[in-house]
Amino acid sequence: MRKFFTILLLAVMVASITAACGGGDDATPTPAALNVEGGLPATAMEIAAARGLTPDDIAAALKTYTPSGKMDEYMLFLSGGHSGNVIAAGVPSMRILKNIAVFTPESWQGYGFGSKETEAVLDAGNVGDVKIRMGDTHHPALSETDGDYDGQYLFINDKTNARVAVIDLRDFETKQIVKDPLLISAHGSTFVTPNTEYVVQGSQYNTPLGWEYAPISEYKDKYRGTITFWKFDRSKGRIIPEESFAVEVPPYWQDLCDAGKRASDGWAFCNSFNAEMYTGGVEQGNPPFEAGVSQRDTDYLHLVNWKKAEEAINAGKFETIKGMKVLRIPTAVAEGVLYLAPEPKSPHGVDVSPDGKYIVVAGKLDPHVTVYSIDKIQQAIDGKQWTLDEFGIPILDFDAVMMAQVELGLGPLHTQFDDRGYAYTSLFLDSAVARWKLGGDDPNGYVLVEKTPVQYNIGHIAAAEGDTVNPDGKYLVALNKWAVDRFPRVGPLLPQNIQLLDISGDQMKVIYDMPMGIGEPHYAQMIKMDKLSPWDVYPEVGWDPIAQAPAEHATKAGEERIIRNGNQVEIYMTVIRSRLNPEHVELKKGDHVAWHITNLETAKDATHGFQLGGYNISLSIEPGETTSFEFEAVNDGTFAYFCTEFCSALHLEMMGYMFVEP
Ligand code: RUQ
Ligand code: CUA
Repeated sequence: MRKFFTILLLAVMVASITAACGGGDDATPTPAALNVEGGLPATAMEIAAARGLTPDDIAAALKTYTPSGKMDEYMLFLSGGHSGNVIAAGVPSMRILKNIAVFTPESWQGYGFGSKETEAVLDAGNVGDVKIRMGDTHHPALSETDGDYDGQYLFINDKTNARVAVIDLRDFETKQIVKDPLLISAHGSTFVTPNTEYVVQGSQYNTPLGWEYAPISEYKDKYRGTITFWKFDRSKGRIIPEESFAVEVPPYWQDLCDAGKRASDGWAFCNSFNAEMYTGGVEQGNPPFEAGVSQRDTDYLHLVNWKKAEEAINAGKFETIKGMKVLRIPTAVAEGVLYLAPEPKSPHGVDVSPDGKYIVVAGKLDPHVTVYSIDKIQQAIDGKQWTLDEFGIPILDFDAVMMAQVELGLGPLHTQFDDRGYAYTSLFLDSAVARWKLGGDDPNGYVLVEKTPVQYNIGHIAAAEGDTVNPDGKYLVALNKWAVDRFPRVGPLLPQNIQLLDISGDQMKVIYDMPMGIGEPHYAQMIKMDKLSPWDVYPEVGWDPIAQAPAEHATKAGEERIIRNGNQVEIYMTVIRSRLNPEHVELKKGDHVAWHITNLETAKDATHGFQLGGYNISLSIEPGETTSFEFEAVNDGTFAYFCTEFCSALHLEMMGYMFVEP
């Protein structure tokens, strides 16, 4: 019914625009001609004509416009790239709903500006004595049950420092950051196994394990990569480093990974792009990395049987390096954990089909995608159809494991899937999305169907639930790397252009352009909105959101107090519209202050902020939340603290004074 009305409305609008645009006797109406009383065109047709909208524009507008109060059908989680965050947006409206602070402090959310709980999350990601407060987020991964998004958790990696973070989707906040003790940086993360047993992470720019010093001349001997399996405990909502393990791999510069599912459950797949083991040195007259790592015709897809790896770890066949259990290469080979398969030179993305039977490797420097079959891989392993690489790892025979190659165009990078048997691959150099048919076990069934241009230089794509066992089709988001001329000028640093495509019909159509001015999204995942059930307020007043449990320093109304013990001062404060209690805090210079604030509100959206000028303190205290901060009263004087959310008519009165006596 609704569809009928949409079509009817479209037909009416298109007909009238055709008429208005010269189909009839009248000349095209100018905006001035349409400026009736009130100064603006009145009807939909007049607006479309005045704005010069084509029928395609109107269709796009109708598909994406989301009236006030109406909810989006999907939630899109985009990595923020080197802004170190994750961005949640609605689809199809493409409205940004939340910037989730992860690796980078963010004062609006009170993340990393004094709050002890969030500082502890960030500090867990420090490297040695260096406080790390930046990151480069690449690949968000929603938690899965039986290979389908379950809406409980979101994982995200930091490429620069080889870290993984856990975001709890009950409150869309970061709960944990873990630092890989073996790798200083890592790219191929995060990807989850079908029941979120593990979060998979592949390395990239290899170093000696634990990034110990070793000259580049010792590259082949000492430098190594890993495929790391971070154990996730769903009941605790935490990665458990002690139960995690790594599989050692050669210094081939691993790239993206994906976890097997259904037919390939138990496997993980990671690409690589420096089988040359080239070590660079352009300043010494060597060819640059870009030339050196692209000399050979093939690189290696890494095939890791994580179920067998888990058995070997449980049987104690590991070495502990820097606190991480490591399956060394010879053990991994002996246990049937690690294999390689040749792939055309310097590929990029690897993506497993919804049924888990096919593994799609995108060529990057090769115009094809190469499709491998898990059945063929198994047969090649059983039949020992391999040669060995110089580390003793079996390289499976390419012709034995390859199912098909499809020529798509220039720069294929990443692949997603829909519910109609199509695969979609981004073409970086063509600036296009290719739609192609998955042919199953018929090598001739793999065919390019169409290509749709995007602006410009597309990286990842994300289709609705497009990397699960049950893709939805409908929408696909193109994460483009350049915007060039798409938006008003904002100086030399431009936003990226995220484009929404309607993939439900016979022809893909771009229906929305979204400038992303707060980061450089790499990958995104799109989940059906009704799978998410976040809290409106915390379950009880006095809640610690990091522990997801009642807070130690929760303060009830009437129990506000300031306790002094020598120069140790403890403050128990409450906030509720429209007062902070206490309103006077008397300190002496040199005091050590521990300050706890509980938001007594139980009403949805009744968040209070708290900032203390001169002390770098910024908190966001959501309804029911208790948070704490500590500081040394090093600056004497008279200070104001106050609420930062415009929460009521008396918000400006929501303040207090802190006196620090010299
Ligand atoms: S990959 S450069 Cu996701 Cu295309 Cu990180
Ligand atoms: Cu609370 Cu303003």
